Amino acid sequence: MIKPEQAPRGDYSQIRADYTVAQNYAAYSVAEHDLYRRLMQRQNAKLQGYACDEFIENVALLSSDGMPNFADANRVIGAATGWQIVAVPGLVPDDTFFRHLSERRFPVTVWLRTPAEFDYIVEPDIFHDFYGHVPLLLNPTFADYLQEYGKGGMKALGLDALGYLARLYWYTVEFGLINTPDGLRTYGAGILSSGGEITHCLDSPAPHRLPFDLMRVMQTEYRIDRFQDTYFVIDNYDQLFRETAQDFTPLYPRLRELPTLDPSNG
Ligand code: HBI
Ligand code: FE
Repeated sequence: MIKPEQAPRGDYSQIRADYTVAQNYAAYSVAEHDLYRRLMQRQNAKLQGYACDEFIENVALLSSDGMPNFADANRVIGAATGWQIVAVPGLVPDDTFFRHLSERRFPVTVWLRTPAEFDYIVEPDIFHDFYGHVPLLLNPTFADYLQEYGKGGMKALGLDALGYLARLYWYTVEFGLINTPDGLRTYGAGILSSGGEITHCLDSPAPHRLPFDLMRVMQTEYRIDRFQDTYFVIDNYDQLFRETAQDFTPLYPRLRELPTLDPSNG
């Protein structure tokens, strides 16, 4: 989700070459199962009128009594779109992250925040990764978009253009809004896993809500430490897939010539 300044939290001593680990489901404590359950209940109560329908339908298909078991979830995800989730200790290197996505594997952090972090956490934990990201992996078009994003990420690394693609991820996968027949909704994992931003992103008059524009998104900086000042709104997931299926190589030299935009200026 984000890039902390400090060393990442999590136990990296048992990683495989692709940074995956075993989930070790039996090791979660009663207190962790209970905390996850409370995070889930708090969030489930806020979805109506804020989360997109795909999220609401799919989060129910993945719901568990306490911490999610990745092996169980993978049967559901695999049957829906052929994606799988893989357990990781936390943030993984960019090239590793993109390779997983490009091969339809989504890295999910194995550890859970502490009770003191109920409302806010900087680094992605299992609640953000699983509750926020995994439901949309069951949507075929979004699932294809995320794979294309992974392929684009691998290419961008070779072109020294990671920053542009990170903005695209931020303003879609993490903080995206979508127009629906019932009104504006969110599909972004950073919003859907946040107790405060889920209502703020639609109810507050403060933020800018701009129609999705690929170049503008990649020109716009973002803040990781507070609610977003700008959200970008898509009309459907086909739009995301179509816009990202193109080769970004010619876009990067143009972006380097264009101004960087401040998200607080609409
Ligand atoms: N690792 N586990 C994990 N989750 C992420 O979201 C993630 C990452 N590593 C890098 C990364 N994201 C960024 O490269 C992208 O957000 C652009
Ligand atoms: Fe995330």
